[in-house]
Amino acid sequence: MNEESKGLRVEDPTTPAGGWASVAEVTNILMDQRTVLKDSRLLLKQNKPDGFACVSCAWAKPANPHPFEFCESGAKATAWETTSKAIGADFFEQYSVRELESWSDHKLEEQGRLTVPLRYDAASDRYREVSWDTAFAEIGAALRAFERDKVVFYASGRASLETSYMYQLLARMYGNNNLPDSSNMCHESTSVALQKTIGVGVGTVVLQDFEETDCIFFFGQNVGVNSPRMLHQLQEARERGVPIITFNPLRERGLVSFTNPQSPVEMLTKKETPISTQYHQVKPGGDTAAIMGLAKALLALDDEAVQRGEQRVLDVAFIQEYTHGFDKFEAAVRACPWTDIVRESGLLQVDIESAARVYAGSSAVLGVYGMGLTQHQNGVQNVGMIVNLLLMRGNIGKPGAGICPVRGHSNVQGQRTVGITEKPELAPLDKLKEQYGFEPPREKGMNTVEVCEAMLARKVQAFIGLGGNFVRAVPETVLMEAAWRELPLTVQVSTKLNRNHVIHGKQSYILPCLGRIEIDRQAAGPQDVTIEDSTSCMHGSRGAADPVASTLLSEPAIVAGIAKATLDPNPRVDWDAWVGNYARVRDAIEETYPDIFTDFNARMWTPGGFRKPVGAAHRVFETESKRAEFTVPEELPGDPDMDAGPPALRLFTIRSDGQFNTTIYHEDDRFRGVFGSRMVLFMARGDMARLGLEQGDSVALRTPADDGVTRRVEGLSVVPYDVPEGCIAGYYPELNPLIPLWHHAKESKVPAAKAIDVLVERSRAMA
Ligand SMILES: Nc1nc2c(c(=O)[nH]1)N[C@H]1C(S)=C(S)[C@@H](COP(=O)(O)OP(=O)(O)OC[C@H]3O[C@@H](n4cnc5c(=O)[nH]c(N)nc54)[C@H](O)[C@@H]3O)O[C@H]1N2
Ligand SMILES: Nc1nc2c(c(=O)[nH]1)N[C@H]1C(S)=C(S)[C@@H](COP(=O)(O)OP(=O)(O)OC[C@H]3O[C@@H](n4cnc5c(=O)[nH]c(N)nc54)[C@H](O)[C@@H]3O)O[C@H]1N2
Ligand SMILES: [Mo]
Repeated sequence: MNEESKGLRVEDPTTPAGGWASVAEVTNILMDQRTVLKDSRLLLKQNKPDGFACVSCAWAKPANPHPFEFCESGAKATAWETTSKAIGADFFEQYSVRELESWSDHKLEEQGRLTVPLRYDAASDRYREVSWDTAFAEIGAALRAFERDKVVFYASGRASLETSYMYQLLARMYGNNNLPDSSNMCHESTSVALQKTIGVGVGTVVLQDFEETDCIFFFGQNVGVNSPRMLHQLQEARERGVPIITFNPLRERGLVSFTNPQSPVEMLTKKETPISTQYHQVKPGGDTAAIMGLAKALLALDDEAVQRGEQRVLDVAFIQEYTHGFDKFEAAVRACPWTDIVRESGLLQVDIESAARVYAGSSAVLGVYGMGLTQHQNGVQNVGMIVNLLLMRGNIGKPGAGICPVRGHSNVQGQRTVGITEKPELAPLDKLKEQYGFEPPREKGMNTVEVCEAMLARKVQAFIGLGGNFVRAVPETVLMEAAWRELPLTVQVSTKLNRNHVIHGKQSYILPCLGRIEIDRQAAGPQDVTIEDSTSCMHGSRGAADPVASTLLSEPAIVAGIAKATLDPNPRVDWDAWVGNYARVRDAIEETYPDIFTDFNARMWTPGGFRKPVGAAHRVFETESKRAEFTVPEELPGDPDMDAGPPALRLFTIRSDGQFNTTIYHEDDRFRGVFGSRMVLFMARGDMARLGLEQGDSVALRTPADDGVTRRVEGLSVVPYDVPEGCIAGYYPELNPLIPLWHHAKESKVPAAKAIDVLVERSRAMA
């Protein structure tokens, strides 16, 4: 039996999201990270106009925050970053890297904060302390010797706008646009689809819209775990009688009901708010089909209204004035038979029709969604389908209505805004040229999947990681880890030890940085930074905790250190002045993006944030046709490149409430009633019976692709769960070895982590 599955305990997942269990969780993690005293004060500063922006999710931060404007997930993230557990040079003397390789993700990060810069020493197979100056000098010398297009500058989505701006400048002055980021694995499908359909790559919704909406459609996002502060908006909406219609293959606790841990009355009365009024357990990848069904039902209702001479169901005036391509879309919907819709969505026609009736009866509808839509081969099309649905009744660009992608990392949207992108057309290259007097590279850079492909082809010489855990987050784990070890140079700017450090390049450095919650003292005094939330609002963030070690550098200082050691001096870029005073970086950002960051330093503390211009929110559509575009789906199945068919089951990978991406806080998933192991498979009882499996049986999964690569994960325990037959769920990142690199969204190249055909086999460990 796999070591990780030994302690598995399964309970009936009946607790509502939030509630007393949530309070207990927060207390436990604070105690465990030995941060209890420091944190009870710290949490009060979380997401406050003069405090720090939470390092967990990107959900919007209100202008009038609750005294406790944080959630269970945010409190965990704070505790995890401000822990007093720390590791220095002595830790790395104690363990060889080979030993560390056998540690779990949890155990690696659990050691605490990294405190000193480290360089890998092959002779002793250990990381050894190195001075900052030496590290920068050696990295700079190596980078100067490499081919400019073979170096990758990856960013996870947490670094501030200031750091991100400096980082993209470093890459471009170095000579490439190889700026892949975590959104390449996440909401890139959104960025591509929304740019194409509504002329801007971000959502149109602000918090106020939740107060004015009269219906919410919720697709493939697990709010109770991944953006719990949004539960407050959903709960308030429910109290006003607003229907919430959910499409999700798995019945998620946080989408079923919620007890507000910050409401004493609710806590004492144990009152629960039911969240979803309809819950449609769509097949993974079945959302395009489901929305085709909604559109078909709407057209039928509209036909009836026309016949009876009643008010139209379609917003004909809006469609005429503001949109393009409706006729083609309508024809495609009419031609699409219900039998196909039902087969591909896994939903009944009557159920889709009942959702459509609620939609037709509402005057301001929000379309909210997450990874359940974007991480499919047809992820871009899925997002386009939500746009179609909203456009049919003019639900974009009016109060209470709009499209709301729920972003992941706390500044992932902001990184894009200040130039972290591999697509040269999305960066203001001419402006950078004028501002800094260099010739920015014009060739397209590599996104995440392309970086992986290039690594497998041994065409990458160096990988610089600004945060994140790339090798663990990407698909095709086995091949990628092998390729990673061949890289001439890897540099990781990190807060905690992770798999990306123990799987390393030939020459390798770990550069430990301050976290955003820590006080960042520079020449001009303590520094503030800024981030952008999921609703395009910019916020200031001020560190409040003493740094865990005096040896840490800030992220801007590390980026500047690498830049100075690597680039020829440029009189127009004074890296030291920027590091001394981040207000100067904000001035530079304002100069590059005058329309977005007008009066940046003055406005950064605006309560609720200041918003960047989002034309579509005012029905200004910056598409080629200057109208919002209806798009015709190319095909109904979500993942046609996965067509193994029975007996294969379709696996989708999910997050537990005990993790933030590859950071595993603990092995429990309270919401789903699973404790002590993440090596589990959630399976429908019907499939278990068919396969002759009992709860707790140990199985292996294998991906049946005939491309010569063996993809197999052993030692998974079966847990019966409310998922549709034919599909199973399991945890990311443990199941990433099963995802072929070629299985990604067509236009956005987001790895299709929500639909992987797999065969269930007997576990070798058990045989
Ligand atoms: N606590 C915590 N917060 C986080 C994170 C974390 O790991 N932990 N990660 C952050 C990041 S980077 C991101 S991107 C977000 C991720 O937040 P989410 O977007 O919620 O991502 P997931 O948890 O991967 O899965 C989303 C949901 O999609 C459902 N789903 C799976 N396949 C389908 C499908 O085909 N159709 C539909 N309709 N639903 C489907 C799953 O059952 C699950 O409920 O959260 C961010 N916030
Ligand atoms: N199968 C499957 N794969 C997926 C997904 C999925 O749903 N299923 N989701 C995808 C998604 S949405 C995403 S966003 C990616 C996530 O991919 P990444 O963003 O690359 O990974 P994280 O796990 O968020 O990175 C965690 C590490 O970041 C470092 N870190 C934390 N805070 C800071 C900081 O303030 N500064 C710096 N410099 N470093 C810091 C720590 O060292 C920590 O170990 O994974 C993707 N992979
Ligand atoms: Mo993400």
